[in-house]
Amino acid sequence: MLPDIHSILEKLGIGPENDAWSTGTISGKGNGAILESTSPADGKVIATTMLITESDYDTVVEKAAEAFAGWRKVPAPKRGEAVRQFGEELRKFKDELGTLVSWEMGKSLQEGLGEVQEMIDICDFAVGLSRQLYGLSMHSERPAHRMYEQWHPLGITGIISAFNFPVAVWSWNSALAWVCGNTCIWKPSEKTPLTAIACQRLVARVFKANNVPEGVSCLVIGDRHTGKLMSDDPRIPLISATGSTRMGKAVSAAVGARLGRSILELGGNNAVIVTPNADLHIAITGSVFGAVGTAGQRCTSTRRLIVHENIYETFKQKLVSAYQQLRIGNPLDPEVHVGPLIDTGAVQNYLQAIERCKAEGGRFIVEGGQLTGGAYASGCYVKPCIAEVNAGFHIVKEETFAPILYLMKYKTLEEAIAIQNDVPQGLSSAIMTLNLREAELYLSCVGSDCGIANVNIGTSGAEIGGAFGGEKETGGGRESGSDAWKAYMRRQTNTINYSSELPLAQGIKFEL
Ligand code: UN1
Repeated sequence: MLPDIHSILEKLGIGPENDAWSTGTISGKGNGAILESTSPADGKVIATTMLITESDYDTVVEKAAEAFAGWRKVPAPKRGEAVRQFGEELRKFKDELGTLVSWEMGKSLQEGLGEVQEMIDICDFAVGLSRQLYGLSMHSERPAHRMYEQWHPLGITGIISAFNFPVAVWSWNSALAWVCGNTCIWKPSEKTPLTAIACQRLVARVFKANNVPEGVSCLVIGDRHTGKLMSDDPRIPLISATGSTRMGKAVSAAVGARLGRSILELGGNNAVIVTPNADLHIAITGSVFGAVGTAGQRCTSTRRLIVHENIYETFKQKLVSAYQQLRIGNPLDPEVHVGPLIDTGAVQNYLQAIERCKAEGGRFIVEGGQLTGGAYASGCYVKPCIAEVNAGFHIVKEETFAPILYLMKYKTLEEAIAIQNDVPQGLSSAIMTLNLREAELYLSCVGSDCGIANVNIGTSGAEIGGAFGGEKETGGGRESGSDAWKAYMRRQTNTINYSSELPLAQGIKFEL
C-alpha cells in the first residue's frame, strides 16, 4: 500500500498553501509570484507557495546578519547542542520527510529515507565537530613568544541547493555552518520548495525551544534571480552552491568579482572501470545502482562503464539482464527501483541525449524511451538505457541528468584511466578489482583525477564522513565530512609576545 501523502504533509505542518514565513524562524516571506510544487510521480500539484520579492530578500539578509551578531558568541558546543536536537527531530520525522522527498522529487522511497539519514548523520557529525574546531599551535622563532591559529565564525552562509538532493545537501552545509557560528540563508531549488519548507519547520521548532536567535536558519523560496542577488551580495561572505556547471560558473564569477568565497559542487561524469579481476556480482550491482538510482539524477550517478575486453561480453550480458529486472514506477511503491525524472524538461534532455548519441554512432543495447499512459501519465517516466559508444563522442563527455549509461571497452589499465579522466568533470569514480596493483595504481597520483575514487564500490552513495566534492568543472569545493568545516570559518594567526623585548621576525634590527 502506498503511503497517504496528505496525512504526511499534515504531520509536517504543510497546508495546501504555504507561506514560508509562518515557520516561526526567519524565512522568505513570499510576497512574490505563486509557485506550485508538482509531483513528477503523478503530475499533480501538491501545494503552493510564494516566491520572495527583492525587499523580502533584504529583510531576510538583515535578520540573518543580526542573528549572526549573537550566534557567533554562543559557545560552539552549545551551538552543537541545538544541532543535536535538530538531528533528534529528524529521527522522529524520518519517515514523513523521506516520503515527502520521494514524492516531491521522485526518487524511490528507499532513497528518500536514505537522504534523511544523511541529514541525521551530518547532524551527529556536526555535534562532535562542535568540540573539535581545532587550530594549530606553532613554535615561534622568537623567544618568549607564543604563536597559534584559531578559527572564528565567518558570517552568513548562502546555500543554493539542487532538486536532486533537496534536503541532504542543505544539511551538509547548514549543520556545519551552524556549529561554526554562522547563520544560513537557504535557497532551495524551485522544483522542490515543500521539502525545504518542511525542513525549515522542523528546525524552527527546535531552535525556538532553545532560544536560538531568529535568523540563524533562513529560507528564501526564490528563482534564479534570488540566486543572483545572493551571489552578488557582499553581506554574504560564503556561497555554497550545488547544481549544474553552468550555474556554478555564474555563481563563481559573481562571488569572485566581490572576492567572496564559494564552495562549488557541480556536475559529474562518473565512470566505473571494470577490470578482469573484478568480482562481477559487486561490479554489476554497484554499476546498476549507480546508473539508475535517483533515475540517474545524482551528481555521483554512474554515467560511463569502462570494461576490459576479456570480460566485456560476459559483463555486457549480465548488465542487460540486470536492466531487464528493473521496476519503473511510482517512487512511493517500495518495490520500485526507478522513479520518474524531475519534470518533462528533463525528459526532453534525456531524449535529445539519446538522439545525439545515436547520431554519433552509439548502439543501444538496452533501448531508452519515454513511458506513457496509465501510471506513467505525468510524462516524467523514462526507461534506463545503455549504449555502446566510443570514449571520444561529444555526448559522452557531457553530464546528462538521466539514466543513460555509456559502455566502452579497454585493453590496458593505463588506457582505461586515461579514458576515465578525459572528461571536463571530476567528481566521483570507481574501479572494480580484487588485484592490489590495479587498485593502488588507480588510487595513485597517476590514477583517477576525481575528488572521490572508490574500489569495489560504485560511484554514488558517498558517506558523509568524507570530504565530498570534485575537481575540474565539478568546481573544487568540499562539503560534509573531514575538515570541510574550515571553509565555513575564518582563520586567524595570533602571535603573543610575553617578553620584555621586541625581537623582530627574520632577525631584523630596528632601534629607536
Ligand atoms: C549529489 O548528487 O549532489 O554520493 C549528492 C551520493 C550522495 C550525495 C550525492 N551521498 O550519492
